[in-house]
Amino acid sequence: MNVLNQFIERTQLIQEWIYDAAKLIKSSFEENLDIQQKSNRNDLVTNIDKAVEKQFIEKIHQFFPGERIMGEEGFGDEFQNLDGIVWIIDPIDGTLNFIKQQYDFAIMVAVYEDGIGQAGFIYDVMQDKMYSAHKGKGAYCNKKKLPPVKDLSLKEGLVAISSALMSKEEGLARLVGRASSGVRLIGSAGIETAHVASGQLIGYIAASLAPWDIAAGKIIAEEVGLIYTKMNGSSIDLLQKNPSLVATPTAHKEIIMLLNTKK
Ligand code: 2AM
Ligand code: CA
Ligand code: CA
Ligand code: CA
Repeated sequence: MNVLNQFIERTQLIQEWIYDAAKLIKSSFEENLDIQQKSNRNDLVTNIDKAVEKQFIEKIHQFFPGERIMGEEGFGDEFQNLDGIVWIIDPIDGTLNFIKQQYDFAIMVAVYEDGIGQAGFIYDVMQDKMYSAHKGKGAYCNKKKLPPVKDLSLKEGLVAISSALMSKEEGLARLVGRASSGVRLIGSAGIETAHVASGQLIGYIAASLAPWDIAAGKIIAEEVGLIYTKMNGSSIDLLQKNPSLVATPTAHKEIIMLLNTKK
């Protein structure tokens, strides 16, 4: 099979798997969830997060044996480096929303090769919006190509701030909020990043995002001209948690100045 066919096959498979996962998630709405606490009372995992992750891993093993998988719920591999092809999976992004609202949660899948993002998918399940991007080939929402973002400044747009940052670093969050047109909170790093990529927001900042919160969104964001870094401006490390900032080039500079002069 040639490279182009392989590329199309991989993309089609990933999207099919995501739609299958969405069905599984929606079919759980009528059932009682098995909910467990992770690091704190707002950090939860359900039997559905686990089932979706296991389903992805089974399919990747079947179709792409030998490729390594990093999954939030721990059913994948352990990582000391990002050599070779690495799948990065967040089975439900916005688990708290899934549990409490049955709304505003996403399925996220990314494929990296030697640490470089090749393909990213964020599926907003309840809005039926598949945000996707392939390195160098632009980003899409469903079949529609997303235009390059307008390089708006902080005062010209809305910003999303993670609730962890709002509560832990209230001063910093307020500073950024005040300098913008306003603050919007959703509670799904994936959906918030997708909204920055589609131009609804000019930036998103979060206190501490894991690799699976970042991986797909970073590829999509960079394809439309956004800058995705740690909050101090240095590169994202996909083997660790990162204080994260994704924004238009101008807003990115402004937010870094604000965050780093306050301290
Ligand atoms: P999750 O739902 O997949 O855990 C909530 O503001 C956003 O932050 C969600 O995208 C959530 O992803 C992510 N997040 C990262 N670390 C978290 C944590 N320790 N507790 C809750 N949400 C976390
Ligand atoms: Ca989680
Ligand atoms: Ca997540
Ligand atoms: Ca998750």
